[in-house]
Amino acid sequence: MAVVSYVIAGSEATGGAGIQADLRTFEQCETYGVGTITCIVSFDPTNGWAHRFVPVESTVIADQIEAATAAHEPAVVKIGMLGTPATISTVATALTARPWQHVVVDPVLICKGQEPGAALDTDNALCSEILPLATVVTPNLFEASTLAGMESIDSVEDLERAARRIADLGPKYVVVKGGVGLPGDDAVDLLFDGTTITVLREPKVGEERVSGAGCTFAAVITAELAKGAEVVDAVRTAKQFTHDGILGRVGSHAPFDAVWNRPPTRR
Ligand code: PXL
Repeated sequence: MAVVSYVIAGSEATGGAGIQADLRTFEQCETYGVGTITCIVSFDPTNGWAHRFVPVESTVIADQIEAATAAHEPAVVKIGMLGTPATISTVATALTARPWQHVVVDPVLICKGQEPGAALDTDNALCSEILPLATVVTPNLFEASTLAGMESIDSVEDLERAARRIADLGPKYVVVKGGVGLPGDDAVDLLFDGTTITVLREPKVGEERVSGAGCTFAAVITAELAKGAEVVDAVRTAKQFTHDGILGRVGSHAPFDAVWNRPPTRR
């Protein structure tokens, strides 16, 4: 049987982030990707690529989860963008209905073009209903400071402080991603497993954030866990793969490049 990687996330219509990036990554990790769509984000090219967002109806989300889990019985799931309190409740209910070996949550609080704080009820629902179900959570700097209730995160010591606070919300493993926003020459990620801190570094690639990096990172963790890896090894693989994908990024008419790990040349 194929190893199945499963994701519940939003569609990002330019293809750079969201479920498009997840399914590409699952394939590149040599697993069989299965996806459930929670919402559709279509940036508006005639209006400065502004954010357009349409949630999928709760019953349709529940139906998709029912079909995917009945067909494949996945052991590991990645949760990406959920977008509304109603969607969060639907997904939380579906997650609790069956056992999971790992629930990997990329806590997408806002996506590009949305105002920070515009969706406080969604942030609160994510904290109270999804984070307690997560075994692994992968916040970026903004998400980590929001979840940890910290004004700013400016150092590796701050990454650790944030990770410890977020672990108190439920997830056993917390990976805080410093990215290009943390001062210094390296993109630093910090993994806290409840006991041990592991710091991973790669040199920053430019100073601009690349679309799909967070999605790709959590998708690799998901695929590697589905293949049986330990969390620390899955995170190391994700760090390397995402770094390579940022180096290999693809441009478009959209105002941001997107991560791409080119497929190996076929003979
Ligand atoms: O990169 C975060 C993200 C995740 N999921 C969807 C998105 C975005 C950002 O645009 O649109 C669907």
